[in-house]
Amino acid sequence: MISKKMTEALNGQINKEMYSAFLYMDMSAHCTYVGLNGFANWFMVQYQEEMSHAMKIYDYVNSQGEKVVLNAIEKPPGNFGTPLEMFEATLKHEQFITASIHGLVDLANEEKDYATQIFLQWFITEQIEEEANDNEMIAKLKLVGKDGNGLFMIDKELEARVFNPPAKE
Ligand code: OFO
Repeated sequence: MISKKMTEALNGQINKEMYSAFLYMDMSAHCTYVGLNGFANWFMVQYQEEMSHAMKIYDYVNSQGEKVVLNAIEKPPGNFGTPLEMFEATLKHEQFITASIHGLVDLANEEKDYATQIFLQWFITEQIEEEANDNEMIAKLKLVGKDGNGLFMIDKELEARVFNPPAKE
């Protein structure tokens, strides 16, 4: 059993995860358009990850006998710039998501909601990995700078990324 306030907060997080998916799908479309197919693949895998995050919370709210409420998803900004700027925007967005997850943990602690505290542990760990991935990409992109060959090599490398669905609890 979880409180109505916690249900509302988790429904808000579903919306944020779906916005994340929408944002990365739009970034993927942008990369395809400019001929960066490896980057496009990376962002499409990211889209799949975000949808799986949304579904994880969706399943949890259902498992607690509460009602999932879906809200409108905001339009992504669209003007994404260079790959470096895209990853800087991605990191900034993930930091926002991390803060949001931490806010949910604070609420779960306040409410002595032990089930949700355990449930959210997975997301805390996931956010560490997400931010680390973005920081690594930013470092690589800064290293290659305007070198077209370097960017081509990174693009090739990113073609290999595949989606691994998170394990069901
Ligand atoms: Fe990018 O981790 Fe979910 O939002």
